[in-house]
Amino acid sequence: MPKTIIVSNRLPVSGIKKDNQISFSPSAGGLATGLGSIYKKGDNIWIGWPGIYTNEPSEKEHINQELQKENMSPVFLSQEDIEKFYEGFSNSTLWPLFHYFPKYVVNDHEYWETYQAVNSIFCEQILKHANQDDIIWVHDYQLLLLPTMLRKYLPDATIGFFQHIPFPSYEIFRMLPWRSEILEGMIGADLIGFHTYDDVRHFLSSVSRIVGVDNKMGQLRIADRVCNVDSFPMGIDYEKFSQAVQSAETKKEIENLRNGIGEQRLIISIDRLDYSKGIPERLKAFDKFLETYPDFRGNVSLIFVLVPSRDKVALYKELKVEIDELVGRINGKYGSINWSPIHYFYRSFPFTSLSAFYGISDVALVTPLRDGMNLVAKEYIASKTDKKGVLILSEMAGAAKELSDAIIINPNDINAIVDALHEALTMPEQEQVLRNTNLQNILKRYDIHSWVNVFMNRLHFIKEKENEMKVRQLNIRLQKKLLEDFKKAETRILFLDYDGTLMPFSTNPGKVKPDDELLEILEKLSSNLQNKVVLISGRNKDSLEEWLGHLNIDMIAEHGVWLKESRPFWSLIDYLTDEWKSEIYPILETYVDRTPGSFIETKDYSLVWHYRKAERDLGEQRARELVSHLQYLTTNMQLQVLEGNKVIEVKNSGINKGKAALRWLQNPYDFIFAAGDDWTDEDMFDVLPDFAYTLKVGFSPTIARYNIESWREMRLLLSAMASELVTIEK
Ligand code: GDG
Repeated sequence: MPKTIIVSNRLPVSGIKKDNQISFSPSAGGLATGLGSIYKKGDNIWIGWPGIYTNEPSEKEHINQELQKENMSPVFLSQEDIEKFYEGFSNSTLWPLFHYFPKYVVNDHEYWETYQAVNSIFCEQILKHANQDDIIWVHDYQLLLLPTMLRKYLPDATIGFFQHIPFPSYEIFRMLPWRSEILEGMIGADLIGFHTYDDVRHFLSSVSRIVGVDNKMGQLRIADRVCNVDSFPMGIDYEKFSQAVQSAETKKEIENLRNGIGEQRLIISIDRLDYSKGIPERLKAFDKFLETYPDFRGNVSLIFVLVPSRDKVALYKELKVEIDELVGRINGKYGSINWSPIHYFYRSFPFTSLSAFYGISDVALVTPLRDGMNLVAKEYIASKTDKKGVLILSEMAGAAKELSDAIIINPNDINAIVDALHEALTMPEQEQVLRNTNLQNILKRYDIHSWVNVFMNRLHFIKEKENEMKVRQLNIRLQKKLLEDFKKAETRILFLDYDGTLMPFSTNPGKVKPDDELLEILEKLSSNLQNKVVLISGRNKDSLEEWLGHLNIDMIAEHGVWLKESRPFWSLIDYLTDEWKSEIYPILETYVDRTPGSFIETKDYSLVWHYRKAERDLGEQRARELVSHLQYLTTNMQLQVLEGNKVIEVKNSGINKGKAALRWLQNPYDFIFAAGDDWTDEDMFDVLPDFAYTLKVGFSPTIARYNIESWREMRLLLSAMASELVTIEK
């Protein structure tokens, strides 16, 4: 029975050493709760740093034993490791870069070396526990190299990776000296998750430009495996927050707060001390709000909680000084004996106090300059059980994508925050209830538990699919069986791709006219009334008609745009437009100009850029550029960009070989055969019933049942079928 291993930099506990005694207190974060449903079961385990240093073998043993009881296993790191790997590469290189603060990035080779070394230490610790068929879910930016490290030793393991912070755009990411190593490290996973689709896009674009691997609908095909990339916006433990605020303890705390603060309206702001959180901007906006709307002076206060973090680092120290000064200035400028504009706390609070802060506040002001998700925004909404309260949320937080009923602001625009504060503090209750009802419905549904389930289910599904995408050679025994089934069947249909399947691949597509041998095979096959032969190709209908029109065969041209169902007429599969061609053609022309040897083919409903004659590396590089260029351009144009063998094809979306093939399957057939050699043929294999003989030409992974070496072997097989020769030698 495979087990599941969760891996993160920190274990969901904090180790403390007091009077030579080591004890652990659990961390109550949402992630720990959500993943609790996994790691606490059976042999499953969570591997990570326990937050404590020791070199003592007896202490290590003690920690091991204590954690084992909780289904955890420690990774021991030295103080130097933590300084260079965690505070160094993770928090001084990756964190600022991924949050769009390149000016704060420290590129230090020693940090990088330690980062690699610590990722290897994690890998070793995991290998002590993991088997080949286990499921491993790695978390966050401290462990970006781990998926590929693990893959090396556990080629068949199911590996998931989730990044909790943003993935920056290529223009930012490319600045990193170790950019390819980082991406190579990540793509060892079967599934990579981010909070938002923007992160996914940025990551895929970096992989395309830096590693040279393009994606098809979020799938990266790397040698013999596939890495899937998708967005999984993380939820919170909704029940916990909505129940806590109604508990007797929280109510008592709210009462105490009320008695202390007085009757004025309250705005809550809670963050860890970090430059990504937009704290000075928020304070300046509050200052300007009080200046612009003097009526609110004395009537509204900001509860400003700043959780200490990384405060030994100079950058954070400076930020703290700036914040202290701003708070002092605002309180000095507007405050009175009876009223303090800002109640400032530089510490963290127990959960009940947090719940009380959320419960008592009329407005939550969440204005990060950049944030992967931001859970505070979600926790505030979940705590508003009476549905009264307004969330002001930065559009730069991942949460803004889901919480569109909040007041969404640009955190760099101080005037917009001022306006939002005014709007929030004057918003009619009815509107607050309406907005919060919508927001709560979303958060209830996609809570932390469903997030964990959705990610895990997707990971399992992908692995199952990947197992289906294997190379299985059609050996002599299987060929024999195929021919027997062929012979037995009363009605048969054969879908045959042309280039690469029936004909060798040529650098000049105009030169692959069918030769006599092929014509003879097709003629023989199609003259048997029990057989229906359908030629299914990406070529235009005119070439197919010219070469094969005289035969008694049906045809599908342009990957399913044109159908020849009732000879001799061709028909369009659907109503299609080709007006888009005038926009796309000039773009392809610029690629022809820049890529000697490449050329454009115009089909009725598609345009194809061929680069098989271009210099190899240049062609591949331009193809990558063109795909990202086109994908960006064609977003709202009902077009799809297909990558074939040395071709990039743009065509109307919703058209593929699978959809076209289904038109022929309205009649039942006892024997179904389909053969193809590239990715466009996978759509055809996908729609055919399980009993169909689907054959991929070439030994690359496929969903087809079998692989066959080349067009030569395919012709031999078809000739055998044509002559119904079943005398295959053993
Ligand atoms: C990463 C990403 C992403 C805060 N103050 C107190 C306290 N908190 C809790 C909040 C909340 C959490 O800390 C902070 O939430 P973030 O969303 O900022 O999460 P991080 O873990 O810092 O960061 C972030 C997240 O991962 C999840 O993927 O959203 O974008 O940077 O849960 O409640 N809790 C208590 N006392 C406090 O004073 N008890």
